[in-house]
Amino acid sequence: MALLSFERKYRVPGGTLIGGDLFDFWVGPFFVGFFGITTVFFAGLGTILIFYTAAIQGVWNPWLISVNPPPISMGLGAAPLEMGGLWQIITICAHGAFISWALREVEICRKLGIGFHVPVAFGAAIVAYTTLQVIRPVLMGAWGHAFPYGIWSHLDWVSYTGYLYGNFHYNPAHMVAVSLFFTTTLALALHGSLILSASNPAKGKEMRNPEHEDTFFRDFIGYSIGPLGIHRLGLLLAINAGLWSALCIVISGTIWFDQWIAWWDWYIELPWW
Ligand code: BCL
Ligand code: BCL
Ligand code: BPH
Repeated sequence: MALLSFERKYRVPGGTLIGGDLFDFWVGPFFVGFFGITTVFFAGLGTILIFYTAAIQGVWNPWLISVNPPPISMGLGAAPLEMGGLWQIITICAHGAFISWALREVEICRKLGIGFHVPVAFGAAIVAYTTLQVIRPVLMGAWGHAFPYGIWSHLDWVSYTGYLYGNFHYNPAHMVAVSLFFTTTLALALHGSLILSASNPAKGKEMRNPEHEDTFFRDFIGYSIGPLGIHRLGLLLAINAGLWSALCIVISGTIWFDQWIAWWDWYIELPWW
């Protein structure tokens, strides 16, 4: 069922990547499709296995539930279920669910005839996750280097992994990633507030348009990036925040083993100080 009357004309058949018109239908407001089915399958199985782990461990406090990867001594092998095997299956399910979700986005884009910007952007988040859980552990030779699935335990992993390299703030790619996260929020704060300011004029006045928005920034700081530009900038910043994050962690323990502060020695050794 369409939410708005004009939506009905966009509810078109076709555009699926797989399965032809087999799952080409909607359930209420949701498009199903082959990848809708696989998302539900992987998400369901992964979630059940997390609760199964909780049951085995007898831990039902949501903050304390934790599915741990195999010990580092097991390397890259398949682990027994209770010693990391469940973590391995859940990691496969998570990849299945996230990638299915992205491909379902692709199918919806194809139906609507719009670009693939949203699934591409989501791809940056998936890349970050895969880097943490697959690429870096494989490069380092053990699944035990990945983070555990628990609300608190994954924070312990971040802290522990950070201090393994001394002060993680000195990781140059981490610096870039952190700055990109801050810049993304700055850009969204300016963009969101600017749009609302133009759409909420004084009582009785007409809604303002993009020319007012551009003029505000030209008068204010001498430059407006423009209505299309701000969305390109936002997307670029956000995608880079994800990708630089992936970079900062994948280099830790694979090509850099020391404290991160030691990386800056080249700077101190520059001849002109
Ligand atoms: Mg983490 C915090 C999930 C990877 C560092 N992290 C959080 C919490 C939430 C979470 C429990 C709020 C996140 C949020 O609002 O994001 N983290 C989470 C997930 C992954 C993940 C699902 C993942 O990769 C699959 N986190 C990582 C990696 C680190 C990391 C390892 C670098 C990114 N994370 C941190 C730090 C913190 C968190 C540091 C916090 O301080 C914060 C916290 O309070 O932890 C206790 C933005 C996204 C949204 C607002 C969209 C909604 C997302 C919801 C809230 C996610 C719920 C997850 C649910 C509890 C997991 C189970 C799923 C079910 C089984 C289906
Ligand atoms: Mg640090 C990483 C900021 C201090 C150690 N740190 C990061 C980066 C980010 C950051 C740049 C995490 C974002 C990310 O990867 O997203 N750190 C940051 C800041 C400070 C900081 C701002 C600060 O002090 C102000 N970090 C420190 C201190 C160290 C430290 C100094 C600890 C002592 N930091 C580390 C370590 C890591 C980071 C170690 C990392 O590993 C992490 C990083 O770069 O990871 C790549 C990427 C997003 C994801 C991974 C989420 C993926 C989501 C998936 C695809 C979808 C989930 C769906 C969900 C399950 C669905 C739920 C159900 C629905 C809600 C229904
Ligand atoms: O639909 C979406 O948004 C509404 C997509 C999404 C996105 C998108 C989407 O289109 C985009 C563009 C981004 N995220 C972008 C980004 C940022 C920039 C690259 C980056 C900072 C980021 N997303 C981060 C995060 C984080 C962080 C920082 O932690 C989280 C938690 C998310 N994004 C979450 C999400 C979801 C709300 C949504 C999305 N980002 C994807 C929904 C999805 O994939 O659904 C299918 C899967 C399920 C319903 C559940 C799967 C269950 C698993 C099988 C089991 C659980 C395993 C898990 C590993 C356990 C983790 C436990 C934690 C306590 C650690």
